[in-house]
Amino acid sequence: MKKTILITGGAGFIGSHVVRLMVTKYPDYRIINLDALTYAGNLENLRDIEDRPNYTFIKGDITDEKALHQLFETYRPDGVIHLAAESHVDRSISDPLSFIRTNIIGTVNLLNAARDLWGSDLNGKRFYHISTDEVYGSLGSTGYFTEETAYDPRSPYSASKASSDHMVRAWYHTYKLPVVISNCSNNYGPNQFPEKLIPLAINNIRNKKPIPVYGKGDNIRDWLYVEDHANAIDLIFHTGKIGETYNIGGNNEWTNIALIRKLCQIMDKALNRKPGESEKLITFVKDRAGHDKRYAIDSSKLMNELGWKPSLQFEEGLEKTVNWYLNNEEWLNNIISGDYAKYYAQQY
Ligand code: NAD
Ligand code: TDX
Repeated sequence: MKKTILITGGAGFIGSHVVRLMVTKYPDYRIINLDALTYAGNLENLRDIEDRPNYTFIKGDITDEKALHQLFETYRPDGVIHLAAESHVDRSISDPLSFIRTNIIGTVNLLNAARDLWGSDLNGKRFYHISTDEVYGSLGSTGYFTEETAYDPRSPYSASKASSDHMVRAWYHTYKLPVVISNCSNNYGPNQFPEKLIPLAINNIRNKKPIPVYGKGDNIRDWLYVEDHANAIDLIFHTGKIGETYNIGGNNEWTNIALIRKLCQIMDKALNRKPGESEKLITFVKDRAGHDKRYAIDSSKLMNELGWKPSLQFEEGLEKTVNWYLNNEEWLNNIISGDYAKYYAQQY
C-alpha cells in the first residue's frame, strides 16, 4: 500500500536531511513536508529534491489547530515524523513563550489531529516524536543518559521539549496513540543554522571574526553527524517498538574548547592559513545562563535492539561539514545578511 508520511519541520536542519532520505529511499511513500518557514526554515535545503513526484511542501504552522485538522483530513497521513520546533537554547532564554507555543502546544495539536483522524483504525499508523538529550538535564564528569534517566530539564528549551515528550507519552497511555520517541545528542553537519556552535564558529573563522566561547569552554557535548541521526530516525520509524523511547548519540564527547581548536586546525588547512592563525580568534565570553555542564548518551538500546550504529568518525564529519559551508557560501551569506545580523549583535 502507498503510505503518506507527514514530516513537520522538514525545511530545518535535521528535518531537511530526514525529508531527503525518505523521499529518495522510499519512492512509494508520499512525503508531505509541513513547515512554517520561521527564521530557521529554508527551502534552499531541499532544492535538489523539490521536484520529486512523491514530495509535497506545505507552508503551515503547527500552532494553528484548525489548519492542522484540515490538513490531516485532506492528506490523511499514515505516519507522522515530528521535528518542527523552536530549537535554540539561547533564543529560549530571551523568548521562552515562542518555545511553549510551538514545542508544547504545537505538539499537542499534532497529537490531537492524529488521534482524531486515526480513531481506532491504528493498523500501520505511527506518531514519531523527535526529541533531545537535554530533557535529562546535566551530567557530572561520569555516567551517561539512558532511557531510564529521570527528566531534569534546565532551560526553557529543554523544559518545553520535556513537556512535549510527556504529552506524547500521555497520548499513548490515555488515547492508545501508537507513538515512539527518540532523544538525540548534539547534531552537526550541512544546513545547520549558524546560531549553533559549529556553523557559527565556521562562519566567524571564515570572516576572521572572534569565536565566542561561553564561560571557560569546558562544557561537554556528545556530537553526532546529522545523516547518522537521519538514518536512526528511518530505522526507529520503521522498526522501533510502539510506546518505546530510544536514545541516539555519537559516543563522541568533546569540551567546547577542544572542539573549537580542532575546527580551527581544519579551517587553517582548508583556507590555506598559517597553522594557529584561526585559534587567535578564540574569545571567551560571558557564560550562558543555566549552562548544562555535560551531555553524554548511552545508545546501546538502539544499537543492540535495532542494529543502528553511527557511520562517520568525528574528524571526517567535521571536514565534510567545513567543506560544505565553504562550498555553499551563498547559502551562508543569504542567512547572515538578514535578521541574523540583528540577532548576532544582541547576543555578543
Ligand atoms: P531547526 O531550528 O533547524 O528547524 C526547525 C524547523 O521547524 C524549521 O524549519 C522551522 O521553520 C520549523 N518550525 C518551527 N516552528 C514551527 C511551527 N510552529 N510550525 C511549523 N514548523 C515550525 O531545528 P533542528 O536543529 O533541525 O531540530 C529539529 C528537531 O530535532 C527539533 O525538534 C529539535 O528539538 C530536535 N533535536 C535537535 C538536535 C540538534 O542538535 N539540532 C538534537 C536533538 C534533537
Ligand atoms: O557561540 C557559542 N559559544 C559557545 O560556547 C554557542 C552558540 C554555543 N556555545 C556552547 C554552548 C554549548 O555548551 O557550545 C555548546 C553547543 O551549543 P549549541 O550549538 O547552542 O547547542 P546546545 O545548546 O548544546 O543544544 C543543541 O543540542 C541539543 C541544539 O541546539 C538543540 O536543539 C539540541 O536539542
